[in-house]
Amino acid sequence: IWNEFSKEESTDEATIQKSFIRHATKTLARSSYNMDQFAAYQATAHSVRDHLIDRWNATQHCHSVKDPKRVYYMSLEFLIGRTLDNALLNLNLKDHYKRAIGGIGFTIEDLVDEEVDAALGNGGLGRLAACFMDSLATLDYPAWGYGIRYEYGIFQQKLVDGYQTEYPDYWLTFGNPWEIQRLDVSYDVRFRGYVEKYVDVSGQTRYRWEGGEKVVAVANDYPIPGFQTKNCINIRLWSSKPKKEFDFASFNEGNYDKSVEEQKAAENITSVLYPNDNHMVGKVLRLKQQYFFVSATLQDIIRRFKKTSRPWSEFPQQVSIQLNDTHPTLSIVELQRILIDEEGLTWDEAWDIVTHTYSYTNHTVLPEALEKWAVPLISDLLPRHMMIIFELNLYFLQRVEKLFPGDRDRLRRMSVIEEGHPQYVRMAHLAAIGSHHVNGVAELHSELVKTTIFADFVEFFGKEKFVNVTNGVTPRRWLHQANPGLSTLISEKLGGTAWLKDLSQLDKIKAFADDVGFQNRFMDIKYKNKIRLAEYVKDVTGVTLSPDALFDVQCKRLHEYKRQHMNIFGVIHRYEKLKSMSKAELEKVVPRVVIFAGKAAPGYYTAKLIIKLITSVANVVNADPQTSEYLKLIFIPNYNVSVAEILIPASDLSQHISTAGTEASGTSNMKFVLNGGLILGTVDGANIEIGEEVGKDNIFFFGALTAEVEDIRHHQMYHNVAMDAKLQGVIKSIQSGRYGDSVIFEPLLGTLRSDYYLLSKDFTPYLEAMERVDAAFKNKSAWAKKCITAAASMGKFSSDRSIQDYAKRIWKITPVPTTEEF
Ligand code: 26W
Repeated sequence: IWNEFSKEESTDEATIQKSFIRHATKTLARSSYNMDQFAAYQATAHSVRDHLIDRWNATQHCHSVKDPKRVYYMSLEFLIGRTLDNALLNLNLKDHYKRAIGGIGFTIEDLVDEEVDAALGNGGLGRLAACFMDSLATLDYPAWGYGIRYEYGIFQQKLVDGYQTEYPDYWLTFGNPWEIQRLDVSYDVRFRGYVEKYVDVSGQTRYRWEGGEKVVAVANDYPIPGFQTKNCINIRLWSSKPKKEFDFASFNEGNYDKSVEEQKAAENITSVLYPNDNHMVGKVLRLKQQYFFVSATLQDIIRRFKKTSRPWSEFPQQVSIQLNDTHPTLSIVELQRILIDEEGLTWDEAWDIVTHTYSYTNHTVLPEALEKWAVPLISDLLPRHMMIIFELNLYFLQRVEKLFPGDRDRLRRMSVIEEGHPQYVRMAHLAAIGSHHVNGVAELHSELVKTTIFADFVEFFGKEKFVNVTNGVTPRRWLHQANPGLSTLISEKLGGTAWLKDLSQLDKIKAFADDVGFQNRFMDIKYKNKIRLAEYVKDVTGVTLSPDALFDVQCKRLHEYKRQHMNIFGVIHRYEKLKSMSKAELEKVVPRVVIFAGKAAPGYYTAKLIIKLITSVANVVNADPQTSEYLKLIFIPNYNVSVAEILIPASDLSQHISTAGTEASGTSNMKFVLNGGLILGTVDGANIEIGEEVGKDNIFFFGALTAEVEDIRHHQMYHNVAMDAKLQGVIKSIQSGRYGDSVIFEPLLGTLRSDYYLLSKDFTPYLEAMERVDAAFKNKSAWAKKCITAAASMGKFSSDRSIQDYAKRIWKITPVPTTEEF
């Protein structure tokens, strides 16, 4: 009976409609006269979810029978976005559902738009984790993602008087059809308490962590279907619950507040995602989140490992754990603790297992982003872990001392503990010491990792431990789903959709770069995508855009190192130049639409001022009839994955203009080029490798090189260097009050005095690069050729390639396709 009825449902129109109506009436308790568009979305989602669950179960069954080595991707962030459209496409059910839903009187595109984003991440790191899950599923790897089920995702951004204001993102208001709560999968997590020393039966001195308070971690599973495979993997997100629901003693004493206090405190742990990107803030609750996540995940991994009763020594052959930045680094300490305190292994046996299990990805070398936690804070929250950290640091420094006798400064530099009042734990050092591989996310970044933050560690461990895995993006979401027009054109030319699982095949599209017919179709798709974006912009800002203009986009988290202020200064320069032009001169100008989008961390004052400057300039520029044909300026509020899906396919040019050496990789740069746009960028991060692939004629590079940056900074600091004349002009114009009360912008303009991010040095080269862009855009056919060639050169930047790199070189895992019998 089980086999008979658990088979995956068929996908003919009538069955889909039946399933839709069954969910509408039975799951949602709706009726035909009470079905709005949102309910229709929910019913559709539940119906699609049934397919996911079937495949998920089959995959799990297959993996437990075959028991292969698995990889566990631990990440505090997963920036998934919407699921419905992506699931339909990956399951190859889009057309079936389109017809079936159409038959019931709804349009699938409308329903897709009803879904709220799962925005459990800040930016690049979180979205990378989501792309990686798509690739792991698509390539049939036995993998799990582990994370936190925040009740509030990244805040919603609204503009009030041109300023960013933040609103809570309570994304679960109407339930979430894509998650399956597993009340049967839960673990206790301890905080605080004390450490007891005792002698065990064999006379060994041992420690145990006792007392304190416990909270419960409950699993919530998010199925991730692969593209054109039966495999469906899982992201397990933990939510916190109180251990005891209610303190009856306090309640009976009439102390109502206290009776719910603990409950509230427990639930708080997974309540909100910290909104900082590339900036460390040492909040206790954040450390609690990290340990809560680490403890629950390890208990789950160990339970799975123990099912097959292998000896502990085989753990690293069965389990590979990837740390997505240092945020889950306590996992290293926690595994060591479990092995020595609970499983009775010796220190050395345990450490050998730990260091053959973990690997760590570094995503930034910016000093302010490197995590360090105050020793007193860790001691209070996790007393046993603090002991273990000191102990492993001691053993580590003894090894360093042996290799470099008497080198006190080296010991100080390499120590896990930063000396001071208070002392701090350097999480990156802990991660590097406890891992068998450390990787950066693009060639340049991986070099910087080796020569800056981990230079001493390379000398100590050898360079083989430090590797590069260049980031990638999933072509399923970022081309097939976001740009169906272009995906269809490519499939037509390549004779099928196989390229979506092997992006290197895109190369064959280069053959059409000179074909005028192909160029026209390619650019017509771009044009339609620009119309789609213009409609969206009209909707959210009221501003009308002409799709004939050059669409120039910079969308990413607001940060001084990303230099959105250089972009807006450039816009001011352009605007004022337009104002000085004669009619005849104006007629030769390439019309431009400059679009910004992105969130600033709520406490990042300068970043928020940059937003205010952009919106202030936009108010003036967009209201000026003299220039309105030639320049429009837009700030799209609340940038998220769904907005990116509209924005990226519609850009002609995108800007990735970080000061050289600061952007580890960037991943939207890859998405833009894949969608037939060109990059204006600095010689930084993955821009460099994109340049190598597309060729120097198909990317606009400018600016100081990484190797020059330090000298330029030094020079600026000690030799009264005058600010770039054009930049001075822009500053003067802002100070004239032309864009509103200039007093509010003074703190932003003040940053240009020390100019750490080299805006002045790069400003003229930036404007010159812009002129090259304008000139190139005038030749429609040549521009189309550039875009086609560039897009067709992007094979390397599929996250499938990144994942295969990790799997072969670091994780040592192989694909396990779920076969028919499961
Ligand atoms: C502790 C505060 C904090 C929070 C988040 C520090 C650092 C982060 C992330 C590592 C920031 C981040 O998302 N970094 C980005 O990672 C992307 C994926 O590798 C890269 O493409 C970006 O260049 C990098 O900025």
